[in-house]
Amino acid sequence: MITQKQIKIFDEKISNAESVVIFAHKNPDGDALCSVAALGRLIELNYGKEVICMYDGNVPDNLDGIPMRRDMRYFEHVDENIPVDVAIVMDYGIERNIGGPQKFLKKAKFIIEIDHHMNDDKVGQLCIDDTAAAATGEIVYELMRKAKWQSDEMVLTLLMFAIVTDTGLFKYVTNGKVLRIAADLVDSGVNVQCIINELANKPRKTVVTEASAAANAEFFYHNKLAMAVIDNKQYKNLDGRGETVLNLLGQIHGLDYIVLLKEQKPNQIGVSLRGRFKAVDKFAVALGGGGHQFAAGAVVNDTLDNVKKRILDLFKGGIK
Ligand SMILES: [Mn+2]
Repeated sequence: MITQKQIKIFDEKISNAESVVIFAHKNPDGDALCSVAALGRLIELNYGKEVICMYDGNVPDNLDGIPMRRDMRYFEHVDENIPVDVAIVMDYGIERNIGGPQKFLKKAKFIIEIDHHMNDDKVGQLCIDDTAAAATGEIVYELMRKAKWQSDEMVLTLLMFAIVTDTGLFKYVTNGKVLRIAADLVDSGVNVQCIINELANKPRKTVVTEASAAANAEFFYHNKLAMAVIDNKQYKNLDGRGETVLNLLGQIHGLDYIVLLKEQKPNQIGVSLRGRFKAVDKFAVALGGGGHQFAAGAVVNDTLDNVKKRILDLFKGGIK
């Protein structure tokens, strides 16, 4: 629930700011990137201010066509000496997920956070957080409506991109609110089919790499757990999180858990966890990461073999 008091503080801080920067977590997904772009556009439309929207890491190719993509700047291309009156950090989870733009956070006179991840160690002085929200884009939508901001086609499209990606095409919806928001966006002219087609738009090498990782998956614990691996050599072909691997394996009858290990560098393993009907967030937390009930992840600094063993041990206790 966003309060009038929060809106008032947001309004005062942005109205009085000469420079505003916005960013989300490193290696942004659709929710992170589109929430940043949507809020940037909303501030431009409603406060007449240009804001600097930035990111760290890689943007998946299938997000290249989002509105305002060209206005998103790689953080190292932003002069680090600029003054920062307000920094807005979105969809970040925990502070170390922010990456390079952290230096702008450190020098900000005021920090606003807008997030839907669990986090006991918040960075914001104004926290517009809602762990019940299916996407950070959902919180931006609520803020926009409650503050009675004007929007445009770009904003509405960006919010739908955010919602569609973070709900896995509406699969991870746990309450009706996000669907009512999506319904309003559709009634306002947003084309869901265009958005979903745009997201299914990857380089061939990516799809081939994902398909082969799924084909070579191993199965454990009476076929309750599938584990797929993308080694460092194949990792450069991957674009985004390897969602196709998880989706393909997630169709297998009788499976409870899907694990994807990505060797980003030797001794740096990205772990994606999905539960078909069983929660995986506690396993992600045990690995030093986090996320949502049925979709979570972590980055573990260890060898591929060690991480594999650790995960099999962790899940052993959870599989009956
Ligand atoms: Mn998100």
